[in-house]
Amino acid sequence: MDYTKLEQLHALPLFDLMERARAVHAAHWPDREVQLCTLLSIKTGGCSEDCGYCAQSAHYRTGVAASPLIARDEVMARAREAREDGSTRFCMGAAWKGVKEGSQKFEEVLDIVRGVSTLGMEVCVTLGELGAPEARALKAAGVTAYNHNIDTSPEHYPSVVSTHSFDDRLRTIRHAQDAGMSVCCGGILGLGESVVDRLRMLEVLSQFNPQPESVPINLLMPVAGTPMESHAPVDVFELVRVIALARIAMPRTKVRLSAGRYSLSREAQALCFFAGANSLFYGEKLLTTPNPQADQDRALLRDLGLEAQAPDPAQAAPATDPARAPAPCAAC
Ligand code: SAM
Ligand code: DTB
Ligand code: SF4
Repeated sequence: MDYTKLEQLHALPLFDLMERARAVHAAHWPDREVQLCTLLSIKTGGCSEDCGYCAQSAHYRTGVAASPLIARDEVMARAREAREDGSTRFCMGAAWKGVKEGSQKFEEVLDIVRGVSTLGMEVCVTLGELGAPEARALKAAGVTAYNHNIDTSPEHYPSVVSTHSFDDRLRTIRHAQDAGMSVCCGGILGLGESVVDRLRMLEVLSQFNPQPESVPINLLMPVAGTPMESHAPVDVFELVRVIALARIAMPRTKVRLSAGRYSLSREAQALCFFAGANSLFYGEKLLTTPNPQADQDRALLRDLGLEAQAPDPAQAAPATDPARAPAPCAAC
């Protein structure tokens, strides 16, 4: 969806925007279902990159210690627990700039993926930059979706990160799509961006071909020691607007209410679900920061009359639209 259209929708009175988003949501997601995803940090801290929001960057003193890649058996145990708790997607994150074919750490991750993919859940990984061979190897090992966020607009990105570029992010996304993985790609609100940046981020995401299978919308978790530790919280109605716009611009995408839910009331989350959110991270920890307790989330879904979605481990990646340019990264 182009910027002008997003701007017009953003300018609507909130309830008008929510009604439009609700109609799109009801047409494409009639089942009142919410996907539950569990996150596990398989390699925490010590990252070479300087992302200004991140607790795991080695550039900032955040108190998050660098630790090695978790052993396969431990990951399998955590994945089984997640499945028993009702999660249908298991997302493993690593604090790396990226991975390279042939390296020992990448071989270990492939082995972990092969194990987790036997459990009947969707398997998502977020490992940083990928080339084409790494993307193909992950797909072959059983990855369903690759998470790689653009985080903000192309214009604001250099104010947030200096060690890699927005185009680097797009290249990785292209490789993941070319290898046949679904792409989970979204962003963060609260990075000091303007409304224009938020709309530009949604414009870029919605112009991916295919559109992302899922779009996580994170609220900045301000981490002491990072340059963003004192950023003000994002207004909840602005969050609802962004979710509604994502739903309208990307009707078939799962819109995931992600970091920051810990500080949202039940009522605020209900507005987000009404506006089109249909997925969340489930379990008391994200990567390094807290998330609501699973029993609170189960109670919230029950009270709203929503249900947990069944898993689709064989999930086919969204198809490319042949009538449109193969964005992202036409230059790749
Ligand atoms: N290193 C990989 C990467 O950057 O893609 C994977 C891990 S990284 C922690 C995954 C995503 O978590 C980031 O792209 C960002 O969107 C989100 N994230 C990290 N720290 C956050 C914070 N403090 N608040 C909100 N979202 C955050
Ligand atoms: C995403 O967009 N959000 C998740 C997941 N993808 C990997 C990560 C949120 C991390 C929040 C900060 C932390 O826990 O360190
Ligand atoms: Fe954090 Fe990922 Fe950036 Fe590393 S690349 S600092 S883990 S967001």
